Amino acid sequence: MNDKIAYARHGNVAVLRLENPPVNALSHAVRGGLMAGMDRAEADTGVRAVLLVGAGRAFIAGADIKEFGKTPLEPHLPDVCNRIEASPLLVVASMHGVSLGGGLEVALSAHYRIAQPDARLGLPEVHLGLIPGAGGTQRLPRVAGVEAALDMITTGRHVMAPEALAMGVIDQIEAGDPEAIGLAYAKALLYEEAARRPVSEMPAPAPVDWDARYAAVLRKGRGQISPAQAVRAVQASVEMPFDAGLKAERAMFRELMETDQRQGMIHAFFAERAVSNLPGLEGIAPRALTGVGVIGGGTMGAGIATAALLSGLRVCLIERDTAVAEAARGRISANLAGALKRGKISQEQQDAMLDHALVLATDYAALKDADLVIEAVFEEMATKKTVFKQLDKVCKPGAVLATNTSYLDVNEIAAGTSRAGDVIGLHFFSPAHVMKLLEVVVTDQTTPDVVATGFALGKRLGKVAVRAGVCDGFIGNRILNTYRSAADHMVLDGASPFQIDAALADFGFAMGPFAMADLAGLDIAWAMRKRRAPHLDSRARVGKYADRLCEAGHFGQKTGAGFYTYEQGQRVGTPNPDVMSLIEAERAARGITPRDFTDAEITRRYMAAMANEAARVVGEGIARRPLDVDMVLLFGYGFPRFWGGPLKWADLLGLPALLADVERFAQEDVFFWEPAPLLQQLVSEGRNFDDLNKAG
Ligand code: T1G
Repeated sequence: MNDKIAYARHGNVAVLRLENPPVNALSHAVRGGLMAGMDRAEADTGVRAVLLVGAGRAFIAGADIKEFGKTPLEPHLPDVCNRIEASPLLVVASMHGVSLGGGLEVALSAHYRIAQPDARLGLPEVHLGLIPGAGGTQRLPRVAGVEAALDMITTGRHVMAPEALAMGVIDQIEAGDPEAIGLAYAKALLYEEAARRPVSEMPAPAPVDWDARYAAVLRKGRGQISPAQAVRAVQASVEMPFDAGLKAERAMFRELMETDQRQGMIHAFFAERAVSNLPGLEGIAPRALTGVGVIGGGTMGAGIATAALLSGLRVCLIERDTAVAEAARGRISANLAGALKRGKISQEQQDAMLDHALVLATDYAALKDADLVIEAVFEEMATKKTVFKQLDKVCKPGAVLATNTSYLDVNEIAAGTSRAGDVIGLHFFSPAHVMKLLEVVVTDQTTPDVVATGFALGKRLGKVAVRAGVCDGFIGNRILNTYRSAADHMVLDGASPFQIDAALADFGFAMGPFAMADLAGLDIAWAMRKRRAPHLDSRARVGKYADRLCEAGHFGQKTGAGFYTYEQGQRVGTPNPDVMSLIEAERAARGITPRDFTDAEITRRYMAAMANEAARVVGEGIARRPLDVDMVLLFGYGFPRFWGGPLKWADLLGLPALLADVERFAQEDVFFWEPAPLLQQLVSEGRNFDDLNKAG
């Protein structure tokens, strides 16, 4: 035995309690302890049953992800599961908290399963680029049937105990101390002389149309391979004897373990947790957060207010007059109704938020007690400065004053107040109560405890908060502008917007840049181009065809036509036949002879531009670490999660190859393709972006 598994005996039941905080991950030591524990129980005279239970807040959260990529050490988890199942003793698992991945696989290797009412079960391996690798694809279909197993395994979704009971995955639900109710259940089974019930001996489940399922899951995965592989593993549970099915599952698991997608998704898993643990904030206490103020009740302001209400905060929303304030209440009410419909809140909670937690006002004096105020007024510097002057006057000392601007200079806004240290940017993404990304924009003056407060608010709102420095577009929009320009240049040189969108959909994006522009509204990018035009470097190449579309009133989905035309209420459009004539006219006016692009070249250029600009953003300190950029692109811009983010993608490609691409493209346009100094430095030092992440 070892210190990861505590052995105890209660009459004729031996208890193996997993003690591997924080979530009882199945590390090498835990696996060895379980094997030794089973040996000890079987050698312990008089013991007739074994109870498996987890200490702390979870049964078992799965295999130890920190061990992935290292040489797997025996005992391997499938062997531990088979050892448990083959025991001559009656094995019971008592589940609480989460039982995920290998955790559920261990429970399925027991003969009976009891769970707490709020226990959560799942096989989320596809979120790590894998499939269950310890019998989950073979045992789950036997207890729950193929349909339920395919749903759980290909989506990786968590299932609550009542649903798991209905599926046949667990046998009983009982509230109480997991060890106590597990013991009582084991003794009751012994009293009833219940037989051992190895899942592997249950009949193979009924087949389905495997090829159709495989094709459907592959399509839905948009380039991610493990969910479709899971279909083949479940197919093996039907078509092969159990042991052969296990071997087939293990072979597929090991194959996926070697893929870039597994590296990308594990990177995303740990980066999502690391990004809000900002180096330098250790020990810095955030300021109090009980009531927030929101200035402006338009789409963004109402979304921010909704997010705050949903997290239990009181909200005082300021609008210029009562009628506009009521319109804001209407938007918030509609947002909350959506949350109600999705089962996120109850009717009582919605009523309490609207009737008590939300206060509407037209006088800034109502903000005198607010701990933090976020302005979401018109994106115009003078307007913002006026708002901050009023906030400076009415807000209590120590209140945090935040702007939701998406590109204006937060240093300049802060300089207009008497308390620059209390000013911060909190850049939400629309819809603010749904999108998980929050850029916490830190000025030269923002004090560390105000930064900590920004992150505390992000955590409270369930956001992925990322620290950003001040520049035009901060992290996400600045990089977006660059890779959108790369797409623009390819259109001018011969590619069509539709080919570019299709190529990037194949790469894994939910939408290509032109379809995304139609969704966001072409007028937004148009306004940005007009704003930037006076400051634009004369060497910059900017297409005019999108301006022509806007001048004709085509703003994308909101007007029914943009790069694509949209039938009434349709969100997927068809290529707009007028677009190519606009592009061809512009190429002719510029004297460009269009050339062909392959999908591969389109993707390489698009990604090279993105990664090169991301390297600049990290090199300039606008992003603290490469993983910060990865999380911004994942949670704010639909970057494919299985690549881990643009800088993880760059590491997987290899930085020398990326730099070679950038240098080759620079021969055509040295202004746009100037290699980022950080990229050059890392290549010369033989390092990569992950080395910087590890350095913190
Ligand atoms: N391995 C190692 N560390 C883990 C872990 C795991 N499986 N799960 C969580 N942690 C760490 C996490 O990094 C963090 O560490 C701390 O625990 C708290 O996590 C063979 C191959 C369990 C729902 O995919 O979904 O089994 O930052 O901040 O929000 O078929 O963590 O404190 O140092 O997320 O309460 C399958 C992944 C693995 C579950 C808890 N299992 N984990 O969420 O806290 S593959 C999973 C989660 C597998 C087998 C296959 C969540 C959670 P630190 P947290 P949380």
